[in-house]
Amino acid sequence: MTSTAVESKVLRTAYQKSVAAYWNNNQQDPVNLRLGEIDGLYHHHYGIGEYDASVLEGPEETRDARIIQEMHRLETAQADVLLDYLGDVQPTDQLLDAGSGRGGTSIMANHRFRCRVDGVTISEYQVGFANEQAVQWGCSDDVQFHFRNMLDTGFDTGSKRGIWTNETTMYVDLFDLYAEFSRLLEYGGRYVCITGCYNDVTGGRSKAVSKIDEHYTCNIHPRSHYFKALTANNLVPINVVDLTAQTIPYWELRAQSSVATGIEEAFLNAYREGSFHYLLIAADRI
Ligand code: GPP
Ligand code: MG
Repeated sequence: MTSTAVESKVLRTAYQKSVAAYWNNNQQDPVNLRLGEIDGLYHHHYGIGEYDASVLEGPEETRDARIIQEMHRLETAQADVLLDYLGDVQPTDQLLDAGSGRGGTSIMANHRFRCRVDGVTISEYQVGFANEQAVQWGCSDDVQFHFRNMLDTGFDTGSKRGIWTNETTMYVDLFDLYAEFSRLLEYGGRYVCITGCYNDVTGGRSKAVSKIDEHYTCNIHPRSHYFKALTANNLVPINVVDLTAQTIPYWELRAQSSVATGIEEAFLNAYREGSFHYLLIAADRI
């Protein structure tokens, strides 16, 4: 197939093309690159846990570098918590990172479980970047990134012991997504999701949530949709953890950093007013 034919197979809609363009063109993002450069784990997700307030003290010249290092620590802590919920993964198992970004969580999963990890993303730039990282880390035999759509991955039915989405579900229809995950997971396989979702109880999409959608070209779902779509696809929740209180410190710290992007106030407002949650859901395939 020509590269244009491959592209139109992976990017099926105008919306998917615009999302791919966003991630392909957002290549010089210091909020992600400066953090990744610290230890070679490049993330595209947010952080959790209290920050060490001493980073704000000390010499002015090195203050920003201390903040950035601390933000990176909190983002890596987030990925560690996600991996905790995958449960007991063996080296012979296979995992899927759906919406794999620059590859940080996949590389951490391989370090922890010593198993095969495949990542899929609709950004060709991210595929190239993440595969280069796997080479740098010496794990490119086991960790591979593909230009594929997470709604139609092409992997074998029942081939995955675990799948995660680390802040990627706001780009897709959840019923379509979980139909594909249900196909891919073996019986008893585990799916872990960390996401931002809006609060059905406060009603509708708040202004702050709409600002986040606009900023990232995404479509944040209500909390209820996750459970409806999981249930409809034989995915049974075992853990639901509200991480909202744990992610607020990250946003407070990020707002004071040189790499702030202007979206910090929207996240802080949305979380504080209760219109938005940072949620972890783990579910088993039955
Ligand atoms: C990825 O993080 C962010 C998203 C996919 C946006 C939606 C997430 C929600 C929880 C609503 P990033 O690290 O690429 O973002 P940034 O560049 O702002 O750090
Ligand atoms: Mg980021």
